[in-house]
Amino acid sequence: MSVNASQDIPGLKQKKVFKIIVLGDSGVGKTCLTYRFCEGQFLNKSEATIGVDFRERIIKIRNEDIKLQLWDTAGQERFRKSMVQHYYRNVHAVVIVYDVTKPETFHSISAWMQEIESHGLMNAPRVLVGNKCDCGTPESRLATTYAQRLADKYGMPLFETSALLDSECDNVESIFLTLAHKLYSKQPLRVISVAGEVSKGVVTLSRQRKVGCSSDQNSCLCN
Ligand SMILES: Nc1nc2c(ncn2[C@@H]2O[C@H](COP(=O)(O)OP(=O)(O)OP(=O)(O)O)[C@@H](O)[C@H]2O)c(=O)[nH]1
Ligand SMILES: [Mg+2]
Repeated sequence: MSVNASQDIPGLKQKKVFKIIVLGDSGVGKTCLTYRFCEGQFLNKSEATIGVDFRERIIKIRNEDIKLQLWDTAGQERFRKSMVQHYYRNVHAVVIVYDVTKPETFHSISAWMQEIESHGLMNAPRVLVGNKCDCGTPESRLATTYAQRLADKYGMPLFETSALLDSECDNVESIFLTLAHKLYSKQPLRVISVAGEVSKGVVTLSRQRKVGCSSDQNSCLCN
């Protein structure tokens, strides 16, 4: 697994790049979640993704700059075709998204898992994300215990969140930062910094920029 961004230039520290692919049925909010993470706000006019969109953000782990590349794939079969298959190359981690108000998107997860498996990614870090928690009523939303059971079956953490609500932005951060930490901790524990010091085996995290989390929005954009 290659995670280095730059060429082997003596004296130049290479930046690690983690490539994360985002999967799930059409309309579950993949584009809005990746946009929220990379741009710090809700994308008001989201259109169906054609093929794959690409977003990135630099984060810091243990004072080291890490580039997170998010590959936001199309959920609609007619926009996936053979194009998306190509983007599975060199993927380090996977996010599978469903819509908590649309059980059919949850029931598709096993098909997404098969797709991941067919690309040899069953051992890559994965997370399951239930999006649009701002929609519907607690009764109409898919029960957390039900989702948790499936997440446990596949051995992946479950996040429930909303790309829409500013108050949920920490949760959206957690999705991608959890994966980044998992990937980072797979690196050798003794890391030599630019200054030549050997850092300790503890991963700490600091945010690159503050995301606005001040007010809640209550508008529901569900169809
Ligand atoms: N209420 C609410 N609406 C959301 C949320 N996230 C996305 N949406 C809306 O859901 C619709 C689909 O969002 P997208 O992010 O484009 O969905 P997608 O999964 O990227 O869809 P494809 O590109 O077709 O695969 C849009 O109308 C968004 O505004 C959310 O957290 N809450
Ligand atoms: Mg999209």
